[in-house]
Amino acid sequence: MNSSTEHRSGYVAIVGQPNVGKSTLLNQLVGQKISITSRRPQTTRQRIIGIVTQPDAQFVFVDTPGFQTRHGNALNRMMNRSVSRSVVDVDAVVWVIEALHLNAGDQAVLPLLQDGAPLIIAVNKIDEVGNKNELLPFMQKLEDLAHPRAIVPVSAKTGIGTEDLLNAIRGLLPERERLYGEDEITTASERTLAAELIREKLFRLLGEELPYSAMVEIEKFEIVDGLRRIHAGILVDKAGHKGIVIGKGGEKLKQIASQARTDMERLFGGKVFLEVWVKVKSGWADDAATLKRLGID
Ligand SMILES: Nc1nc2c(ncn2[C@@H]2O[C@H](COP(=O)(O)OP(=O)(O)OP(=O)(O)O)[C@@H](O)[C@H]2O)c(=O)[nH]1
Ligand SMILES: [Mg+2]
Repeated sequence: MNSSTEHRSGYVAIVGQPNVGKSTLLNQLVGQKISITSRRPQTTRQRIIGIVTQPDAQFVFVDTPGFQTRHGNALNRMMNRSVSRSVVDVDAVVWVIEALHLNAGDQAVLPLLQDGAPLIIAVNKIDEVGNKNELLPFMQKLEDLAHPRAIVPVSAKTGIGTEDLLNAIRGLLPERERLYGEDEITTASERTLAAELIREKLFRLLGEELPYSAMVEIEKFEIVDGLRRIHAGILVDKAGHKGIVIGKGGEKLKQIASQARTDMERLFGGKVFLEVWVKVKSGWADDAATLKRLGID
C-alpha cells in the first residue's frame, strides 16, 4: 500500500479519575465545547463523542465520566459501568492523570485498563507544574506502573502537547476510511448538548451549594426559521434546593439561563430562545427508571 494515501481511523476512550481534565481535553482536541467541564468532580455523567478529522486520520474520542472508586448510589454504579464498557470496544485508550498527582484512585483505575485496548497516558495540567524537572521521574513511575504505548505531557487548558498526543494515538488506529463525515464534531444531539450546557452552568455558578443530584430535562426543542426555542426543566431532589438554584430575586436562574444560551448560540451557530424552570423530583439519583429516561444507562 502506498503510505501517502494511507488513512487511519478509530475509536479512542478518554478515561481517568474525576476532575483530571478529560472533558477539557476532548474540547481542546475538537476545538469546541461539546463536553461540559467544571471545577467539581463528577461533572460528566454520560459518554460524549467528539470527532477530530485530519487529512490522513479521523479520531473518534469517547469522553467518559470520572471513574468512582467509591460506589454508593445507582448513579455512580451506572457511571462506572459506562466507563468499563468504554474501554473494551475501542482502538485505543487515553488514560488522563494529573501531573505529579498519582494517587490510590488512579491506581484503582489501572486493572480496568490492562485488558482493554492499547494504552496511552496523558499527563495533564502541566501548565500548573512549576518545576518541569519533576515531570520526568513522574513519567518514569507511570512507565513502570502501566507500561503504556506512550506517555504524553499535555495541558488540556492551553493546548500544549495535544498535537503530540494525536500523533501518538494515530499510530494505534487501524487503517480504514473515515467513520463520520469530515465536518461532524459530535454524535450528541443538540437537545442533549443544550441540557448539558445548562447543567454546566449549574455546576459552575452554584459550586458547593449545588446538590449533586440536580439534573436537566429538555421539555421542548423546536427550530422555527433558524431560531431554536428551548424549554428546559432543572430537576432537584428537595424543595430546599429549588431556592438555591433560583437565587435571590431569581438572579441565579437568570444567570444560568443567560450563560447557557450564549454557549448554545456559539455551538449551534444560530439564535436561541431559552426558558428554564426548576422542579422538585424526589430521589431520582437512586431511581433507575428516571436515569434511563434521561439517557444515562
Ligand atoms: N490548570 C489546568 N486546569 C485544567 C486543565 N485541564 C482541566 N483543567 C481544569 O480541571 C477541572 C476539571 O476539568 P474537567 O475537564 O471537567 O475534568 P474531567 O476529568 O472531565 O472531570 P469529570 O467529568 O468530573 O470526571 C476544570 O476546572 C478544568 O478547567 C489543564 O490542563 N490545566
Ligand atoms: Mg468530564
